[in-house]
Amino acid sequence: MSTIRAFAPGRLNLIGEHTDYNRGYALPIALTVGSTAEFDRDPAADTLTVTSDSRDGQVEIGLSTTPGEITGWASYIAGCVWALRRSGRPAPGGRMRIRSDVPVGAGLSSSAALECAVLLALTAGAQVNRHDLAVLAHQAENDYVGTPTGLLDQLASLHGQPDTAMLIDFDSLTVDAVRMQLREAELVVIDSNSPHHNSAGDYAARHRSCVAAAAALGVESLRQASAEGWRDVPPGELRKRARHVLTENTRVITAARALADGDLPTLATAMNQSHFSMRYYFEITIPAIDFIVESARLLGATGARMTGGGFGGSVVALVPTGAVDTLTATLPDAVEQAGHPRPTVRTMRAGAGAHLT
Ligand code: GAF
Repeated sequence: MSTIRAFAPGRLNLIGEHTDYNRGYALPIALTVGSTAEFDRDPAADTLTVTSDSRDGQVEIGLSTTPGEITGWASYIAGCVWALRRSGRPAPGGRMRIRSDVPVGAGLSSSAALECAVLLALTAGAQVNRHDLAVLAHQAENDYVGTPTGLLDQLASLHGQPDTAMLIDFDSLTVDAVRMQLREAELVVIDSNSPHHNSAGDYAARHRSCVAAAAALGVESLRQASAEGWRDVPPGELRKRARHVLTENTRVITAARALADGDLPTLATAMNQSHFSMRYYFEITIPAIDFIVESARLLGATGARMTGGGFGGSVVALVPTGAVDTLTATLPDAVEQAGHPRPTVRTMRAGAGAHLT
């Protein structure tokens, strides 16, 4: 039997943070970097044996694995096997080799890239639609690995298109293509090299606060509150959390329209307001990230914001093409001299969604 090869990209969220599990909106792109799963199917095997180019050794995953059995990096793969079987679909055995060029902990969704590549490889030829693949990948991460994330990363990895952003509505689970009119500007991603960990308690704590804020408003999710509904939450932490989520939803819609129209000043303003909101209302930034955002703006970025789950990770900046070289050359020194880890600066563009290669 010939080797099946599946590629799934990481994602860069342009705006719309912590809105997915609140049934709000986000505007991500798929990246050109991602994970590749090479799968040699063995109909006689009752295990999936996995190796990774970036890890030593191999991990044997039983096809009837259950949550808690496999931990560490291979738990994302075991979770895919488990979710497939739980959905009533066959999970084939064999050998699988993983390669990835998505930086881990950079807020660029290396885990969703891994899950989506694995699921695409395991279901090759089985006609599972992309929506169902995203849901399976999400179940693997939530119910097997145990991280209470939303569907942003999986939908972005599966639905991406070159030069196109996705406006995702997490209430209806629709994904609308937004052709990117970036004109004379680039998307620059600055990895703080202060890794974030979604499985650490802070992400889950934000999720719980949003559930509590919705309950305080008497709605099932914050999406059902009005845009100004946060004003009805009693002053304090929950009100700040709701304020971020509800105002972020409005910014996503503004940003999507601006991106499609090539209205870069409006897009940049939405990005800057989003960072302010994450810093002061959702409180998910760290000093290194705030310093990078401020430095990027001083070096010519018109818009800059943290991207991803927070507490580290990356900044996405909208930078006029003429300012990219200077920013790339100057920013790492400035950040390091301020006592933070030396960041990595990369220019990124929108790539294709997951596919067999
Ligand atoms: C992480 C999660 F995995 C996503 O579901 C999303 O909540 C994001 O953080 C924040 O917008 O990437």
